[in-house]
Amino acid sequence: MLKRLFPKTGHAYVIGITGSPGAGKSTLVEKLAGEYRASGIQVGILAVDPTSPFSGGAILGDRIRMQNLSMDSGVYIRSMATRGMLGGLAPAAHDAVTVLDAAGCQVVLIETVGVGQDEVEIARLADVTVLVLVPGMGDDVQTFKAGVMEIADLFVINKSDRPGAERVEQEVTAMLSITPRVNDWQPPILKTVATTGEGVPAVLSKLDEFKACGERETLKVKRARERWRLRLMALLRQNLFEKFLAEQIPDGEIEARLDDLVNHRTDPYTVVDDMIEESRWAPAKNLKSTS
Ligand SMILES: Nc1nc2c(ncn2[C@@H]2O[C@H](COP(=O)(O)OP(=O)(O)OP(=O)(O)O)[C@@H](O)[C@H]2O)c(=O)[nH]1
Ligand SMILES: [Mg+2]
Repeated sequence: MLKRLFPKTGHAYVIGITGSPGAGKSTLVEKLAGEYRASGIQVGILAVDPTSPFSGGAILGDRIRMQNLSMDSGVYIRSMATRGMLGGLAPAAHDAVTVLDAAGCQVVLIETVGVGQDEVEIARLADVTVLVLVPGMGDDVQTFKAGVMEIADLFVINKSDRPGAERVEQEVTAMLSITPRVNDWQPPILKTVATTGEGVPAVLSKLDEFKACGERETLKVKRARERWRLRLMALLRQNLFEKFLAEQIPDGEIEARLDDLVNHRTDPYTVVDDMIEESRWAPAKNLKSTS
């Protein structure tokens, strides 16, 4: 199905929203989606491995509006909360974006908690990445995972109704001044109160600006190449592994090796070497048979 959908993709503007748990990502996503809907744009929303379900805090705080959004046929909302799925969360999110893109979503918002490697990879899926920070984490800006900090194209200080927003802004400004940028885009720092929608239109206009920015075209190509490189490697790894298991490892072979490992008669590295050596995939054997 993905093969057939693929030719219909490449049109969506994929926006990654990342940040610490409870930073207000869902609330912001919901407000951004509302703004896009107001201009008639079809929106897809992916909440990837949320610490609280998408329908948690945000919907309690703003039940009516969220219901409006979820009853709107121009919005598709999907939570992906299962870690440890074969191939990983990032590839699954990648495929989900393909489906939403093919379905005609002009904007796809991906919400992730910006803490792990998976999130950095998911953020790489996006055409633009918004990092949501909150007051009270001034010094913590330093400790925020460097990878996440570097991929941010837009910084949003949400919960600006609380004291300490200026402090975070200063920290981010200071951090940005020493972070080498790979492009001309100067990441803006915006303040929002997602619960009331204050500052959200400014986020939207920066997102549009980023999209329109001439620099973005080269940036887009560069990111797309990187994204497809990762995706190809992941698919190769997965397919080769499955093919190897199915074609080269006889039933019971893995089980038969376990006793030696349990009793420490051999090590797993040697076992793997042996299994590859004994399979038809062994490079040495192939060489012999052709010489
Ligand atoms: N005071 C204030 N509260 C906010 C603001 N934005 C969100 N909140 C509240 O913060 C809580 C968390 O908001 P969410 O949108 O669920 O945060 P999240 O980042 O999606 O959380 P996780 O998905 O659990 O990581 C909710 O109770 C919101 O109502 C804001 O700008 N100001
Ligand atoms: Mg959330």
